Amino acid sequence: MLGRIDHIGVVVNNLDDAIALYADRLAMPEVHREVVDSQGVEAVLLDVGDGHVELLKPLGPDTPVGKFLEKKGPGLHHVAYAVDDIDATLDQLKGAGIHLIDKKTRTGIRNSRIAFLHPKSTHGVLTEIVEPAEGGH
Ligand code: CMX
Repeated sequence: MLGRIDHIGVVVNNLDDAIALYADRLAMPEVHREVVDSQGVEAVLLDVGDGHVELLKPLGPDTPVGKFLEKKGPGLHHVAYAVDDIDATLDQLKGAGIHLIDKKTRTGIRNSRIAFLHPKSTHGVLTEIVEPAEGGH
């Protein structure tokens, strides 16, 4: 049902400090940077193998990621799996009794289509499925 791991989302206090680690010291090329107003984050994508690390900085304290940072501090926020057809996968997940946060897709970075599964259904791990935009990966 799910393809490869597309990315892991990591919440950070400071993007430049995090880039200094992931891009400079761990040699992961930075490939994309985007403010996603609708989700209250600035995101930086770095390549690693077939997937990515997605650094997430909240746009403010009242955003979901801002509240996460306040409560838990920086760290692993979500795991995202690539899928070919997100509408079909959402139907399959519903059929399998998985509790979905998003019954309809939202727009993720690089114009991808994304949806989140409820961590109660996934042993506490916030899980995203992502259908990359045409030509994206
Ligand atoms: N880990 C574990 N549990 C989490 C969590 C996390 N990172 N984030 C949220 N939850 C839990 C909440 O505690 C809540 O639990 P309860 O229902 O038991 O109270 C539940 O998940 C739902 O969370 P919520 O914030 O109440 O629900 P919303 O529908 O308002 O928002 C979500 C859900 C996941 C979209 C939001 O919390 C969030 O993280 N938004 C940012 C998404 C993001 O990272 N976007 C980046 C770009 C996207 C991309 O392209 O990858």
